[in-house]
Amino acid sequence: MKTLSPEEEIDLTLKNPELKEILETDSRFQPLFDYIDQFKLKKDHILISIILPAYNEENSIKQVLENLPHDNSIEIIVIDDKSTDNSVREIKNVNGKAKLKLLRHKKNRGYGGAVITGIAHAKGDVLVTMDSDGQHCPEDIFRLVEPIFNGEADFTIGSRYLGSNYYDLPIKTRLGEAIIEKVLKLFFGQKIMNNQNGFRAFSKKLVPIFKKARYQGFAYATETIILTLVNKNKIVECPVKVYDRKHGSSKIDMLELMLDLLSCFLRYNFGKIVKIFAKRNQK
Ligand SMILES: Nc1nc2c(ncn2[C@@H]2O[C@H](COP(=O)(O)OP(=O)(O)OP(=O)(O)O)[C@@H](O)[C@H]2O)c(=O)[nH]1
Ligand SMILES: [Mg+2]
Repeated sequence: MKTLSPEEEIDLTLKNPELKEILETDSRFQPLFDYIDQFKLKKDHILISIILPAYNEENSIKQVLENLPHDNSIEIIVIDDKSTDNSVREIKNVNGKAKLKLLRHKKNRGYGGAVITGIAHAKGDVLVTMDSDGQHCPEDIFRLVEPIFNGEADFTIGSRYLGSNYYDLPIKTRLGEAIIEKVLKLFFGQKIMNNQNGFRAFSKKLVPIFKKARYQGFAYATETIILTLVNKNKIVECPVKVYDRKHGSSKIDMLELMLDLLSCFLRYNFGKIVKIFAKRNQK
């Protein structure tokens, strides 16, 4: 898929003298910093890129960004997908810490489109995606990236079923998730329960594969699972916490998502479906 050049790329890394103090006092991420240090080959080596697609998250985005692990080996890329609220102002007001970049789309391209833009700009060995609405817990990043750094997985997906759930899940979302789970198991051989969770991590070797994704909306989350399995890479679900949204509302258009998913499953299963019909006709 073609990546449109973002309208604007703004480096929000502040040369703030207080920065060092903020970094040093944030002990929540010390286990993560200590762990990734062993993989650092040179001073400016980026080990992790955290990608956050954002659309109309003015009430949460600043806090979410300030709460992330800020370190010189970790870059944070937030993609504003042509928000119509004050998200961009809020992002620009973030207290400067380590590497933080804002990319702005010229027009709204959807969840997948924003992640693809983020991926195209990421320099890390391991890429993490998470939501901008505060539903994910930044301390869980360690759980997601560790299996990738140690070679146990190529792609990890956060699971509230293995971790903890404080999220009052709408029934239609649960239903959609259950249907996708069955279809993935049937056609691609792996059971992934929390398959729509946007809190994930993957090795940079998957970047060329994910860039080929065709669905720019929320179906991108399922398409990347399919692309990973079709290309014989390993997916592992990891326990994470998922919270309820405190502000704003869900951007998911269920009908649009279901139609996209149907077309996505047909696209990747076309060969198998044709074979099934061919066999039936032979009988
Ligand atoms: N770039 C981009 N991001 C989007 C778009 N719609 C939603 N997002 C972001 O994608 C993430 C997930 O979207 P949500 O609407 O929170 O989906 P959800 O978490 O399944 O639904 P809720 O539980 O109701 O919040 C959030 O960070 C949104 O800001 C969009 O059109 N473009
Ligand atoms: Mg959400």
